[in-house]
Amino acid sequence: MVSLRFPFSFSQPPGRPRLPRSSSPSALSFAVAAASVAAGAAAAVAAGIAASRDPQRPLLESARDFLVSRSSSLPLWGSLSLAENSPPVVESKTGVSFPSVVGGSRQLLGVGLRRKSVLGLKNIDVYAFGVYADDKDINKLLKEKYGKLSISELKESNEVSEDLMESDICVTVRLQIVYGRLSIKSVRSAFEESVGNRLKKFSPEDNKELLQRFTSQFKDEFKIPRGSVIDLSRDRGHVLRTTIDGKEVGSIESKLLCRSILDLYIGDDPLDRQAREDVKLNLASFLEK
Ligand code: DAO
Ligand code: DAO
Repeated sequence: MVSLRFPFSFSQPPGRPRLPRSSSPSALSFAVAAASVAAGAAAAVAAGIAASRDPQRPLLESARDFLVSRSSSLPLWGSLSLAENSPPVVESKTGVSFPSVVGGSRQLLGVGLRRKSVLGLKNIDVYAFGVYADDKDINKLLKEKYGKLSISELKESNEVSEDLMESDICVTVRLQIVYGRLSIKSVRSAFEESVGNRLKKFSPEDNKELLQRFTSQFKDEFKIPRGSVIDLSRDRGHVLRTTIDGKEVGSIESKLLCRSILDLYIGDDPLDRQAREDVKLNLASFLEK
C-alpha cells in the first residue's frame, strides 16, 4: 500500500505555504501599506491556524500574537477580495491544504483530522477537515454580543463557539478524504454512530427518520476515493447542503441536524480538540476591535 502521509508533523510537506508571508513584520507592513484590511485580518487568522498547528509553536505564536495585536488597530473587515488571496492552510498530520475562503465569504477558522479506531487495534486517518464561517455573519451576530469582552476573555469563553453552532450563521465544514478505501456503507454506519449520538444528545425524540433522510442522500454507487472533497454547509434557515467534489447531492432543512453535525467539530467533545481550540482562538481574533 502506498502511503502519501507524512510520518510526523515536523516534516515540511511539499507545497506547504511558507508561514513568513503572513508572520513576518515586513509582510505585515506590506499588507497594511496596501490598505488591505481584509487581507491583513485574513492573514492574521491564517497565521493563527497555522501557528497553533505547528510544533514550532513558541516562535510562531509570538508572530501570531504580533499580527493579531497589529490587526487590532485596523478597522473592521472590508471587502474580501484580497482575503481570497491569502495563503491556504495545511493540516499538518496529513499535508492536506485548505483554502482560506470558500463560498465567496466563508472564512477558514480551524483545521483538524478525523481519526477512527478500527477494531480497537489501529487508528486510521479518515479525513482532514476545515471549519469555515461567513465573516459578515460573525461580525454582525457576535460582535454585537461580545464586543465588550477583551480578547483574552473571548479566548477563554466557550460561548462564542456555542453561538456559532446555535445561530443562523452560514458555516461550511469541508472534509477532504485521506483514507483510500472508504465505502459508502462504512460512511453511513460511521455517520449513524457519530451523528446519531449527537442527535440523541440534543433531542430526546426518535431521530431515525432524520438520520435516514440524510444518509439516503448517499447512493451506493457514489465513490469517495482519497482526495474527494465533501462540503457540509449550513445555509441560511438551518439548511444543511451537501456537495461532493462541488456537485450538490442534497439539502435538508433541520436545525437539529445542523447543530449535531457542527457539534462533531466544535462542540464540547469534538473529534479533534486542537481544531476546536483553533476555531475558538480565531473567532476571538476575528471579533477583536
Ligand atoms: O474500512 O474498515 C474500514 C474502516 C472504515 C472507517 C470508516 C470511517 C468513516 C468515517 C466517516 C467518513 C465520512 C466522510
Ligand atoms: O466523521 O463521523 C464523522 C461524521 C462525518 C459526517 C460526514 C457525512 C458526509 C457524508 C458524505 C457521504 C458521501 C457519499
